Amino acid sequence: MTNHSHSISLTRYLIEEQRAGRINADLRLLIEVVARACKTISIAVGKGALGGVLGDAGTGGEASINVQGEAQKKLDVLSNEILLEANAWGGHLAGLASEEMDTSQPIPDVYPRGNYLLLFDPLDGSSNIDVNISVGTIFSVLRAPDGVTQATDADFLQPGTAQVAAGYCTYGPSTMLVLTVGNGTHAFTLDREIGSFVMTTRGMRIPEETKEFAVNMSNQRFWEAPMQRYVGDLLAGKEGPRGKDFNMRWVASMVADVHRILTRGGIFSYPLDSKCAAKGGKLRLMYEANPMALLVEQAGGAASTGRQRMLEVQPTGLHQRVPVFLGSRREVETAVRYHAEHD
Ligand code: AHM
Ligand code: MG
Repeated sequence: MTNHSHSISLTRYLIEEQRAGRINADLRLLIEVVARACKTISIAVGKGALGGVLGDAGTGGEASINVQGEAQKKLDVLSNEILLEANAWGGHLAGLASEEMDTSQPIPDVYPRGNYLLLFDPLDGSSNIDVNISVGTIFSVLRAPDGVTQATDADFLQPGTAQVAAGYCTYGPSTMLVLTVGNGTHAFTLDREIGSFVMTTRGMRIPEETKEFAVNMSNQRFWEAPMQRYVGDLLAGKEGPRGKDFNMRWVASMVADVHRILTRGGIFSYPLDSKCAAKGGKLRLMYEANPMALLVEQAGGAASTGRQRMLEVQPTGLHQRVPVFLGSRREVETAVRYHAEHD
């Protein structure tokens, strides 16, 4: 049995943030509700094949396809439902949006409404579910524009700098919630025996320099010229212009890759390539890039599209995609420099 007599639970951390005037009661409730939904998702993910939840969603051999044109996994659908149901009745939201739904979701009329907008990717990296590799939930919280109590899609189109909270939960060997309310990035580990998240790292800091990069190398021939040159120089190692050897890691679950970078540094990139250029990139601004960018900046790192600070991108669509470079500050600046020199 672990001794938690001096530990700080997520609940206590949030109450202390509220006392310090950094969050209000509604935002505290919202984060608690998201965390509770993540615990439920964690249980479903942890059961694996025993829970009958692996594999594709859909019936009669027909795959279910989401708004992104991707086949949905049963756990994608289940996680989405868990988050929707948990957040509908609390009275803290003016609307919800999910990577798995075409349009934003109004709050049912029977429930009171609040001032916040919640966006989430219910189960990111879901291609990894069936092979028992870490997946995660990513979420972002915005304020509803003044006077809006029932939000429409346009109300969500705010730049990442407007986020009042962001976080992810990673379902790996342990379940961890990593959170920012704009006052540092903190990690909480789920204590499965008592069922609560306990702070295990206060104030995560990403080392400024790194010798590790994360990218799907199989896309190399589809990248733009500056990305080709940047990664070419990383691979050239000590003998190349960078003068040091780089290691590579790619889990293909953004949550797991970003969690590694928040823990020990590195650069994560999903650049523009000729396969995804028409869409603007692979990863979604509102559900993936912006919340991760806030967490990374709050831990002393940087996040960019390669040409612009991620958090300053003005969204034009709920499901907009962007190129992503994030992690160790100096390394992200270097990747940005390669783009600037080329343009
Ligand atoms: P998803 O939201 O459909 O799961 O897609 C996002 C995932 C990220 O978690 C990950 O970084 C990337 O897609 C992996 O892409 P690839 O399959 O090209 O390696
Ligand atoms: Mg996803």
